[in-house]
Amino acid sequence: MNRPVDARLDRARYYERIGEHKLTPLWELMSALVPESPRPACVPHLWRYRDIRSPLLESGTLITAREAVRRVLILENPGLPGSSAITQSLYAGLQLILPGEVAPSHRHTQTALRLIVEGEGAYTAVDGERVTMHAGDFILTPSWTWHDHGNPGDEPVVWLDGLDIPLVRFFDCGFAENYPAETQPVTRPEGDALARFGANLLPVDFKPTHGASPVFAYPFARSQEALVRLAAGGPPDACHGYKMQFVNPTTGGPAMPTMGAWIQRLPQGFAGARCRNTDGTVVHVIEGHGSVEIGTARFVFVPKDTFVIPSWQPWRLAADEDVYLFSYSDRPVQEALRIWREERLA
Ligand code: 1HN
Repeated sequence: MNRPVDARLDRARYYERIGEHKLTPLWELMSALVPESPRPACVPHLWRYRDIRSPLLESGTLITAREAVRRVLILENPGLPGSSAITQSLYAGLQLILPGEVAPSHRHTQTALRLIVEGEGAYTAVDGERVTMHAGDFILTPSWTWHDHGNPGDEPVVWLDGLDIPLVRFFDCGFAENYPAETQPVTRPEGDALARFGANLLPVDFKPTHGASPVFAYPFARSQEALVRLAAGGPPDACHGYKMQFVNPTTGGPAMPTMGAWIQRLPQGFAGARCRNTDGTVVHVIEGHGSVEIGTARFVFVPKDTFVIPSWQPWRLAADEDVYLFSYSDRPVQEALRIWREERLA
């Protein structure tokens, strides 16, 4: 039998030789490839809107929405430098549109969602219908739908964009094209989708055509009313408070096939239990002051802040006053693949 040093040298030379044939030994990589539990490169982080707002508005002096196509500052996870990703599978950015601007129409296979952060008077158009944006509204742009934004109002409008860009890149199935005109024609009156699909009713001969919800805008006022009413029906969940998922009313499933989205209310004084789940999650604070512990990190949050919880890191939420949180993750994908896990901790 060789001495251990010789064995190490023999192996190193062997690895070099097989490397020339594009071969690598599994036995050196086994635990990294198949860890006992998730080891995300993604780290917990909180972006303070107080720090972002002024550079974001400054971007409006440097480039127009037309030239930028989308004038966005990407929220890049410090653990994933150069990736333009906030988690391994998801993208997040803050988009600015100034009064009088148009962000030209295009479509792509990546699904997008928006959570309106500040400002009134801008619209987004999806497949021929425009919707006016209000702070806290949740809006989605299903895969391969034409979409453009405009701001005929008189104040800057900012929203959080969430896209499944890293996921689509992982599958190498990204396609995109520009609409032949700057804005797509308006073919349906504002409110049409909500009237057809958002009143616990469906058109008489409705047959689903694509996976995403035909209700492409979920007003905050409606969600908030539901969350407030829920308090009369029982106590909040120990981890989540009062938490609801945005659904596709034609299927009862998630509003988008690749991204789940939620809105939750933590009543004033809420001190949540610890929990962990395998879907790395982006959380945006719509209203209220509170705090979150993520692994060994602790962040105090205020309205318009955004934070990220990596896969399988224990988290715990607390609310100093009534808090409303919006969140999104790749949970629908993990659930479809039967690999999603959640654990409630002591
Ligand atoms: C996009 O189309 C939007 O439509 C926002 O507002 C962000 C990031 C990458 C690629 C396309 C939008 C985007 C994007």
